[in-house]
Amino acid sequence: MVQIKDKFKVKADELNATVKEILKEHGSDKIGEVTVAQVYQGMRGITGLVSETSLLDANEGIRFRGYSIPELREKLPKVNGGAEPLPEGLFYLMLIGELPDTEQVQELSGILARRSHVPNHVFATIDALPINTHPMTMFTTGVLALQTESLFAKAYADGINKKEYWGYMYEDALNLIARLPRVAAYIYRRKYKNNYHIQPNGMLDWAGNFAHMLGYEDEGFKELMRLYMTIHADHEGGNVSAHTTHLVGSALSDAYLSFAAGMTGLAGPLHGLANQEVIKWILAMQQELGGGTPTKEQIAAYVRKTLADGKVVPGYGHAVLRKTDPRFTAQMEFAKKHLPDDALVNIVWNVYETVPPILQELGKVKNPWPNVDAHSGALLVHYGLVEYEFYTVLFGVSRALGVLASLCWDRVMGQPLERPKSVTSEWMQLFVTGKAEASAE
Ligand code: CMX
Repeated sequence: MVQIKDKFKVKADELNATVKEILKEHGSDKIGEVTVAQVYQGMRGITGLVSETSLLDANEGIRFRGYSIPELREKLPKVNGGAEPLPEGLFYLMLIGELPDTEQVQELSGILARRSHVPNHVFATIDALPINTHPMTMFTTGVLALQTESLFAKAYADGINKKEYWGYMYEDALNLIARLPRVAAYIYRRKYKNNYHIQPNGMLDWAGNFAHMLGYEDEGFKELMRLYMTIHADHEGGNVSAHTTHLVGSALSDAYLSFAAGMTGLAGPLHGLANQEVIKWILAMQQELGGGTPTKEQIAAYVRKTLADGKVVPGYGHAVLRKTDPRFTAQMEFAKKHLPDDALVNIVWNVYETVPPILQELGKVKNPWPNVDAHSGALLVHYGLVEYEFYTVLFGVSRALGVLASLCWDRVMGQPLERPKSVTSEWMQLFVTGKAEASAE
């Protein structure tokens, strides 16, 4: 069988030739214009990055190498008797650009299992943090402690030709993906399960083994983890975690440093942390109402109160999407199949019917529909994973698949240091009054 690494290099050589041609023939073609508002308001809509692994359509949602989430759920290989895709398969797809067959995914599962050893100093570093440290801080710290294992950093220190960078990045990416479930499970068991740790089971798939190490043997939970790890993996290149990983990687920081940086962005409440905020928000609503299942009228009143208090409704809205997130829909379908009568899931569905019209009334919210984070917590609670501060770590383990596949592409394509131009408001005042000129530097 052709090695995945060799296959990746063949694909990369093909694409590099195409990109060379594009740049030669069209390097000075314009792809859009930048407005003053975009410069001040988060660079929305500026095409400024290339990310091979996935592409987002505002109305349809994410496609990974051309495949939508429903297509991935149907076409990616599954465990024997399972119905949800194996996330290793998605990693293969993002890296190589072709759907893998079952044998190729099994091979990748085996490679990841063999590379999953985490050195003791990583656990000791996590142990040095106070137990009340947020799991995302522990996770980022654990990843940074793992950086001692970077093959790229060692090779760079020894002095390598830039043509060889990609190979070391590839090895680091695979090693890091292999090790993350162990680091994440360690944090969970340390913080919430009296430091009682569970050894990995090398016979299981990557997500199944993660569920096992977290302490959940229910096949339903393992299936949920396979779905969860698939749908959270990538959302094109401009979101905070992907962009940060790419940006830091552009300084030739290795995969560990770059990914840890991306995770500090995922830990923000407007990005990945929203998944814990959703459950916190629903529990606070229930507490305020004295427990039980809130009616739609009570949910509406609580939404209005949240807005009146100057807070966002977590799990709703998106910087790019303009319709219900297909990642939300995939989780809703999973719930309808496996846990249609779950009380918390039914609250999530009632919130879905209540929130969008209220956000629409505000007149300023560009997308009133739910994003991925609106649903995920309720599914986890159903299977017993109630410790919501841990939820963003699950998101982070999954996000590694996309951002690390992208880092491999960055290095194999020789992407340069990222360095956009910034200006001051003083300069902007001169510019808008015709006293300064836009500069390309
Ligand atoms: N609740 C209340 N107000 C909201 C809102 C929400 N869910 N979503 C947007 N708005 C507000 C914005 O805060 C902004 O208000 P101001 O003009 O007063 O500052 C206004 O509507 C316009 O915002 P927008 O252009 O529609 O949205 P942005 O691109 O600026 O922000 C996002 C996108 C996700 C940060 C925002 O929708 C939000 O805060 N949502 C809640 C948090 C959340 O669920 N984040 C997770 C996103 C998915 C992920 O990355 O995991």
